[in-house]
Amino acid sequence: MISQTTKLKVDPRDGKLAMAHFYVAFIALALGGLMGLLQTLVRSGKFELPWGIDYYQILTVHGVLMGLVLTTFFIMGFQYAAISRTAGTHSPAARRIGWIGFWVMTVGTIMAATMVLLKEASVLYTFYAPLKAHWIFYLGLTFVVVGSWLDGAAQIMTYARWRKENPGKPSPLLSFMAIINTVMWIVATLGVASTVLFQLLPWSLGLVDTVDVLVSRTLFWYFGHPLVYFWLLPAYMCWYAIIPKIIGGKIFSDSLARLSFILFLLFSIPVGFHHQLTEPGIDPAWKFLQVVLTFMVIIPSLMTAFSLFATFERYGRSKGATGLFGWFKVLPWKDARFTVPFIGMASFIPAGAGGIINASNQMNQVVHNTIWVTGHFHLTAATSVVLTFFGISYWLVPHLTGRKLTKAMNKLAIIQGWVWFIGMAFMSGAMHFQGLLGGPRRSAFSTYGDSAQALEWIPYQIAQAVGGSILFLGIILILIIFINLAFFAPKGEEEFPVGEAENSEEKAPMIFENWKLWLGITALLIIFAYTIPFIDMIQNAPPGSEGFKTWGSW
Ligand code: HAS
Repeated sequence: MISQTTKLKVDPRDGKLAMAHFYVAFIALALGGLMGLLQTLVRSGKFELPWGIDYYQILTVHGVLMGLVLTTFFIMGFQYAAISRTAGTHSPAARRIGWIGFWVMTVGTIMAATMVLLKEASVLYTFYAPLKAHWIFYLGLTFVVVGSWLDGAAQIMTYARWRKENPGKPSPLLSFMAIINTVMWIVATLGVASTVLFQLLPWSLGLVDTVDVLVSRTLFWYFGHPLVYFWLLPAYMCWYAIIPKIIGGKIFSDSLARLSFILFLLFSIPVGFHHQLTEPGIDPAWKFLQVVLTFMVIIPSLMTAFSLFATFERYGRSKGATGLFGWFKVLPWKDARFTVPFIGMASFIPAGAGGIINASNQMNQVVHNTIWVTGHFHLTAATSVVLTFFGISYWLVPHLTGRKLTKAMNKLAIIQGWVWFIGMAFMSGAMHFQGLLGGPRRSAFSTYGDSAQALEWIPYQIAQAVGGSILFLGIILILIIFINLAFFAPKGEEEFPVGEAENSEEKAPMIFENWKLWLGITALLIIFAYTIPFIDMIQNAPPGSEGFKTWGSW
């Protein structure tokens, strides 16, 4: 039976749905990138927005399109294709559900985007109270979440079929990883769905007068931190399971990769308070507990770094490399499928160090609400993750469209990766420095531009505009490559690379697929980390948005 075997090629019917996701993702990248350029120009103080366009409006368009639309659509498309490749062609029922999910997400995106463009929803990508948007914006976001659940359900159906057809066998690594990410996403989005459905929608419809801001922020961050791992894990799927094949090496350990993904499922949710360390209304003891759990979720990233170094080193030795870093020279630097994600990996070392600083309670007091945090997530999400997504597109898009990545496009892709890196080094680097000097995030230049302290920030803001302009060039390059690979590249076969474990005799322990166990521990950790603080908030927190405004911090 076709579905039982691992197919070398994604079925064209599944490919079509994956590509539909990518079209939306890359349109979001084009529009969101333009908004990003405008933002850095405005922040330099040398440029004013025309036609009454408001800074917070473009900031919202940028954040929603890049942080929520590009990522969710790309990830769902990639995972859908990866499961089809490794667990077998999706059934017609799964494919139908996938298409429904795609359209529900797309309609939701259009609803939310329209409201932002009409200036009815300048609430930034975190959209938490007391900022209030038009109800159509919240309904649109609900559609995006529900659509993603349907997309996820399609993936789970194919995984479940594989398990049924292959009793007692560990599932294919890429499928297993995709399912962990989907399950994490479903558990996490319950938080954001609750605040939108039970708090923000009734409030914006005028059905209730006030909203409990602390509860809404807490529900958002219950979702917001796993959200960033939802972005990261597809990049890790590529680093663990695809890059080894591209370089001609082996996956260091299949079991280690699975264990690190399970640790992400367990520890990425009960840590939302590390975004709320400066907020009143949460007992410091609970903040401390969640900081400890945050340090637990760093462990799977350290395991990943270890595993990647081991893969590179062993491959290097097999090619005769010697010394501590001899392997570095023998890696396939002329192959964009490797080099572009590798730039992302290397950037993740300082990016992760920044995250550890953020999570360290006292240091968080220095950087919180400064533009340092914006610098942090432009290194993590907008460099490590996004460059890996670009690297994936360079083989996946032609694989799905039946075309070839030509030598010329490969070269342009490598240039694109370096352009992005240079632009981001300027922009994110300057953001980190300006943050340490107290430069605020999410603040229009007009609100602080002529203050004495702001003079100190101006060189960093100009550096950000330079970086932003270089990055915009990077966006134009990736769009040229994407359009070429989707529509114009010569017809041919492009491989969907899937790595093999070094020790193919080693069978991954079946306990990794014991969902009752992992979901049970996940639920216990969430209940432990959140129940008492929630009771506290509901009993003692100021009741409505008016109360919150006096806190003065958002
Ligand atoms: Fe973060 C804020 C803590 C990772 C994204 N983060 C944010 C926000 C975003 C974000 C979007 O504790 C802002 C939200 C907002 O709008 O307010 N973050 C962490 C920690 C980690 C971390 C501890 N963040 C990420 C990732 C993101 C992301 C990943 C997106 C994808 N973050 C925080 C905290 C805040 C925060 C606080 C709140 C700040 C505040 O006050 O508001 C960790 O997961 C990082 C662990 C990573 C490592 C690195 C491992 C390295 C690897 C690469 C190996 C490389 C190789 C190549 C092999 C330990 C795996 C070799 C190359 C050579 C050249 C040698």
